[in-house]
Amino acid sequence: MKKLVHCERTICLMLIFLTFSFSACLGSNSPTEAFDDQVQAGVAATLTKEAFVRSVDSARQTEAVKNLPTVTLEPSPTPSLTITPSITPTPEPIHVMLPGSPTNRHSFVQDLVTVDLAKDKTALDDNYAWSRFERPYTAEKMEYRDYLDIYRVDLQVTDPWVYFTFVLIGKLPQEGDVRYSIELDVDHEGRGEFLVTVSLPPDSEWTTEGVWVMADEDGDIGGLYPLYMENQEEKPNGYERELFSNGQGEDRDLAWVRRDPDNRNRIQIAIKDSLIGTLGFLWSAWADDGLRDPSLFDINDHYTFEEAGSPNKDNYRYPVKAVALIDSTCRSWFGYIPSGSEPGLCFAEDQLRASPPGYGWCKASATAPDCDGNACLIDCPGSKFCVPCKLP
Ligand SMILES: [Ca+2]
Ligand SMILES: [Ca+2]
Ligand SMILES: [Ca+2]
Ligand SMILES: [Ca+2]
Repeated sequence: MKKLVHCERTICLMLIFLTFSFSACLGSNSPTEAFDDQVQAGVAATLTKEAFVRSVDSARQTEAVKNLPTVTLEPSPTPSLTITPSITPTPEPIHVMLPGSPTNRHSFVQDLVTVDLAKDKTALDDNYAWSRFERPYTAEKMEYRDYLDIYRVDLQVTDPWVYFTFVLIGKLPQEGDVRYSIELDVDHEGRGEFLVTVSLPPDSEWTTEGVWVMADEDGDIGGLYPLYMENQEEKPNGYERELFSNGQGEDRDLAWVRRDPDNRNRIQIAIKDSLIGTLGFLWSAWADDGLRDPSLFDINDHYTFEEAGSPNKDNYRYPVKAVALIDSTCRSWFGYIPSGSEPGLCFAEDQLRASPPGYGWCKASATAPDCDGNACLIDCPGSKFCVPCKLP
């Protein structure tokens, strides 16, 4: 009996010890709670960013109204200038939001294609002086690369995702370090503020791997004449600030890429509309298997025409040299009516074709991008942010 009591006491002590150890474990280091904390931190970070963007948007709208009707938009500070990205490496990005699928297109930019001239190893309409590249060719040998030849890029603006779909002449390669980019000029003065760059995604699942959002924080893109070539002694540092990289950044859901599930010659990029602001924006597209370096923008301020070479057999600088394997589009616009003096602007007839017949514009904002009772008009009213709508 005494032995039994002793036994019971031993078991009790062991149980108490085990209970303490277990609750100590749960108290501080439960993987479940750590994960919950991370999720909460992710949500909090997103909410903070949204609040910040809203305040920036509101400030910019106020500024825009103050400036009316002169419509001289100073190269004002953009969100990127005051964002301090906390790019702290963590093993797995925690995503709060995932893009859906673009359902139609609100606009598009059509590009020149070179496929028909490939057998002659030449290209027409490459305009190096104005940053309009049509050179999907290797350096010196002039071998044509159809996966770099942009045919069209479609745009759809939704809340909160802005979708860009690249339609290329050739199929996307299975692998390689090809870069596709969207350049955004959110204050319409010709200098890009952001470059969204993606590498080839593995499949048709949205991913933030191989996605970067770069900013020109010090505003030196373009030198004195945005998009126009200059030979400066001090070279600009281009897009030098990394706002987002592989799912890391203040907003971990800022930008995504995937292969179009329905087309092997299409790649899709999704960005949050917080990046584009509320004043409407200019955008152009890039396909690049050559330099692939955001710090070299504007590329024609870094390489002289002689160094870059030309893809046009009639040009004495033929063939392409330092600036090879690259294609770019003109600057299209969305959400505002351009003055026409914006550098690199697509010709109006290109843009007119971009609006399907029967569609017009209504007043909206980036945080509420729908008509919300506003009239659908043929033109976007004033310099407000507009979205397409079906005309009555
Ligand atoms: Ca092209
Ligand atoms: Ca700009
Ligand atoms: Ca320049
Ligand atoms: Ca810069």
